[in-house]
Amino acid sequence: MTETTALMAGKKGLIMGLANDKSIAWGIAQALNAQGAQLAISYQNEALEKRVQPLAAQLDKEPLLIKCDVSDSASVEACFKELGDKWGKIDFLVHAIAFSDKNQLKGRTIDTTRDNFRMTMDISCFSFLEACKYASPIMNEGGAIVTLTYMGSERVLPNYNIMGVAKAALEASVRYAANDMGAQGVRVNAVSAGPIKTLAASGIGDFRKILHWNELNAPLRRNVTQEEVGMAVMALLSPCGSGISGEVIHVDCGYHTVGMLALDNAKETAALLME
Ligand code: NAD
Ligand code: 0WE
Repeated sequence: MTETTALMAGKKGLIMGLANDKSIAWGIAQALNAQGAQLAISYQNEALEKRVQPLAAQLDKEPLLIKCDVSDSASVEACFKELGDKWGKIDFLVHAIAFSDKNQLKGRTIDTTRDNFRMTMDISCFSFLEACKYASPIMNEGGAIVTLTYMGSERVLPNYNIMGVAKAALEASVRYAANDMGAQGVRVNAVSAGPIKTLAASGIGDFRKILHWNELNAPLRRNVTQEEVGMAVMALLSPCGSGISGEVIHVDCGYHTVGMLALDNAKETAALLME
């Protein structure tokens, strides 16, 4: 038997966007934990702190828990200050945060209000740039950042609406942040995940149909799991990703490549549409 060293042994970093055990951030936390990383986890508010604590207890190394509401710059600054004071430098940052008014994740995108446009872009895109800004002075050379995006940035998907616009801006932000931080040896990438039933997905009418549609038509003929997204993010943060920056990697069972529904499943897909 050959002994192998854990990919993230001795590495420390922050995960933003953990709400519960269904969160993509939890899949990422578990994959990083399995490879020996030491985690800090930020949560949005006290209600979520209660959900995060029992998850934190399942990790091998006790994580640092920090409150961080990204709608408040002072909260973001304080979060990274605490991280710097307690740990000095970090090696990775994961941003898994998005938010839009639920009532505008339906109907026409052109009916989005100015207030919701601002809020959606603020929470789902600006928060990523601001986190990169505060992470920059405390990141080790060789460090890496990953954010989560969705194919609604590239193509029109029903009801994703202004979130698709915000994800397009987020993916462009990844390229600019990658260029800004490359000189300090820090890589910045995004993972574009296929649909997963999380808290952020549960409020969406027809989410079950979206999942089934993908299962019937993705090249792998199944949906992606939280664990698979976690492993891909971990790989990007690890030395396996050392040559990758400014990239958007799809972890969606290949769905983004198809141009027509799968004819072998056409009857089932049609039945899904008739429900
Ligand atoms: P989730 O609900 O578990 O996570 C969303 C997180 O955003 C929560 O932890 C929430 O607390 C946090 N958040 C929202 N507003 C915040 C604020 N003001 N301050 C701090 N945190 C705030 O859902 P998820 O599906 O795991 O979402 C994580 C990321 O993955 C999001 O960027 C989402 O767009 C992306 N994504 C999700 C899917 C999917 O199908 N679930 C697919 C592709 C990409
Ligand atoms: O990025 C996301 C989730 C985005 C999201 C979801 C919610 C629901 C609850 C942002 N804000 C809110 N606000 C709420 O109040 N995904 C990729 C998952 C998702 O969301 C959709 C999808 C998919 C897939 C919305 C409409 C259509 C498809």
